[in-house]
Amino acid sequence: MNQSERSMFFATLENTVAAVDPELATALRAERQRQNEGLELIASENFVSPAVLAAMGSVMTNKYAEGYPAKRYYGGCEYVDVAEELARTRAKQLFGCDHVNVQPHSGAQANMSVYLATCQPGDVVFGMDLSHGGHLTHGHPLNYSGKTFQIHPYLVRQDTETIDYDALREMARLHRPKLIVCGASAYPRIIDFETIAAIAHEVGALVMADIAHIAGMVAVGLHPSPVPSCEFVTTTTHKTLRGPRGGMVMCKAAFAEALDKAVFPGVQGGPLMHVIAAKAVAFAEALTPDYRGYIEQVLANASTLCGELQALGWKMVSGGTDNHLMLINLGADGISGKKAEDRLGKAGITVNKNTVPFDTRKPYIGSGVRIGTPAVTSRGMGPDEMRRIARLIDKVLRSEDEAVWAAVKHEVEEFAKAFPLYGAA
Ligand code: DSN
Repeated sequence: MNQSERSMFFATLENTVAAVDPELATALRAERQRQNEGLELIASENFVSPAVLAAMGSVMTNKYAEGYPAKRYYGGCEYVDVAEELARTRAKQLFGCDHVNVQPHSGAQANMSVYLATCQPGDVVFGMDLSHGGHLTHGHPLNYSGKTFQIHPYLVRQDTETIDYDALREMARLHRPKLIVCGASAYPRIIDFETIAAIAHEVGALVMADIAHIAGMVAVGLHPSPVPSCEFVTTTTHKTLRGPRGGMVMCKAAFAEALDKAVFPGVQGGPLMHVIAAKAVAFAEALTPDYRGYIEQVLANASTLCGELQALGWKMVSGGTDNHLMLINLGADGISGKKAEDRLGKAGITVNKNTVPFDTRKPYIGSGVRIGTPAVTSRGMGPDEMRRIARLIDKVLRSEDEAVWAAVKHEVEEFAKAFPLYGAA
């Protein structure tokens, strides 16, 4: 679809909404304009294709389909069955897993399903600490995971800021967990899934690898896959995978039945068939050589952006990146992550504040910002643009002057226009 076709596509959608709900249509147009004109550097965000959007906006939203293909609790499921089978077959092809469940509405529900399939309340579970790169659902005290299980968080090493596998092994021998959760939402380095699985298996534990962030790299073989060594692999479908907002769980054949029962009826009711249809489309896109080229560029861009920021004097957590994201450590005495996020936002550059390992600030403030390249790479940006983005970030973070931030915003809008996204709003 070229840009003028994209403009027409979105105008048709927005005008259809406007005829019923002009206020909402105004918000839709404004959001499209925001996405078109800004620099999206949130590591977990991406821009889906019009085909993925079209499948999500389809009549499959009307259908109840509790159960699984050919075993539903409702009639009339013959076409949604096609969608779910396509999604399952393509997911298996992408990741080489024995079994997959594409119904989880989100990553949190994917993870919850694995807990339900494997653990009892009070069981010992290990997860990486949130400030060290983990996720809320990996055992944070305010999350159901932290409230239900006896969580032992594991950390990164203070010197390298990379996972302390030796400490993890010692912890496992001491506490004998039922489940070790690995994977991260703010960890810039390769994760050694094989070693984690070996540690777990030595003490009879199961492993759940949450690859929500790195799924795209795993799918094309540019990050080691946890599928051969871990019993369960969960992911979201909307980050590097560039599909609709949703979740998915893969597992070894021996756990297929338990997993399916945990997703439905354990955690969820009716699946979102329009989203599952869009997952099928996104997986078809991810099986193409173009997608592999895209992921290669995501990684090259992250490496360039990170190197340029370091050359400009910024300290990066773990000293760099192996994947699609990086974390600037602004320092305990520097501006906070929250201030940095606000300031960059005023300049049209969207990032999120983040804690850094051993942070002394609370998560809502944080001493870091997380930056990722999946979304800008989807716009077609490459190394030259990454160097320019690094200079813009540097300029905004070093200036207290609102006029400077406003000038950068203007420059960002012009810059973004050269990489058209969703047609003119
Ligand atoms: N909130 C997601 C992220 O930004 O990494 C994880 O769920």
